[in-house]
Amino acid sequence: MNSVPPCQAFVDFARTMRPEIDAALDRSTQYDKDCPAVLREAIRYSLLAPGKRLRPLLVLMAADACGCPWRTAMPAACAVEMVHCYSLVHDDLPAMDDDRLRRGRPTCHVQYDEATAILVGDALLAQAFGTLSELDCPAPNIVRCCRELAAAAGACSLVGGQVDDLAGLPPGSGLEELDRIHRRKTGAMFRVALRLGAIVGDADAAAQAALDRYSQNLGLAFQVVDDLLDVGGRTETLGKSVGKDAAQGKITYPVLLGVEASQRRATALIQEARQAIEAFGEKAAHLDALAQFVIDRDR
Ligand code: GRG
Repeated sequence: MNSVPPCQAFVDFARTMRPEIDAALDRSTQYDKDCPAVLREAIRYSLLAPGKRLRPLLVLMAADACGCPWRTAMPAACAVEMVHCYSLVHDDLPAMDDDRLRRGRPTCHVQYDEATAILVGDALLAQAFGTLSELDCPAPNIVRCCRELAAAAGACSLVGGQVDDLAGLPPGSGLEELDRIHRRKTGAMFRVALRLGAIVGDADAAAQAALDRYSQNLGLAFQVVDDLLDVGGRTETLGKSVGKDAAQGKITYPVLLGVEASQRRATALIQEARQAIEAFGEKAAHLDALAQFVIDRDR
């Protein structure tokens, strides 16, 4: 018997929306002649590479769940993907994770050079805020979006989490300390994606709180699954190197909890995420299916 996987609604939504997101990213990286050709090429090489586009999809889904047309939320979706892409390009640098493969291609500094990769990240981070300013929303909402994205990308979130991750957990650290790193490093970008969608969609406080709870559980689950894929995934499917965490002696969820307990934790976090959005009913069907995708994914 052919059964439809629970994440199918997300897969279908992503199939329709990813070309729209990619077209918007493509339009936003044409640039005029003042942008050096090599920089334009390297930005587009990294940004338009075949990633999953989960964060921009989350922006569009959150806006949709709040009754806002996805087109209105597109600049916010692009801005979040730009920050995400900058963080990947910088994370791959020799001074950080020193990776040679990303999204199935040589990393930006391997394809170009280190200086270019640093500058690609710098340009994308700056452009994210310019793109947010293009939102067709009341000015106070645009200001809130800028503030939220700046906080999520900043010293107390993405960058702070990355600094602590690079330093490594001190001996005796446990789940609380590991969660604290990943709430900032991975979770903050998921959370801000949902928050921007909610702001653009003029969500009330209850809806925002529900989306926050959803995103916090989803973000951690995503990281637990990411760690599991580093143990049991395939480089060809993932488009990035596997086994790096163990090679670097990193403390990850499977190291701390074991593989089976990590799988159970990811499942529990996803259940909690799905419960958080029950009040939205059918309007959150795509968010619900995305949560299922995060746990089922092999890439
Ligand atoms: C350099 C400030 C700075 C931060 C880097 C993003 C990041 C922080 C590190 C990347 C390394 C990593 C494996 C992080 C954990 C989860 C994560 C962000 C994975 C990549 O996200 P996907 O799988 O990537 O959604 P795609 O390519 O599909 O967009």
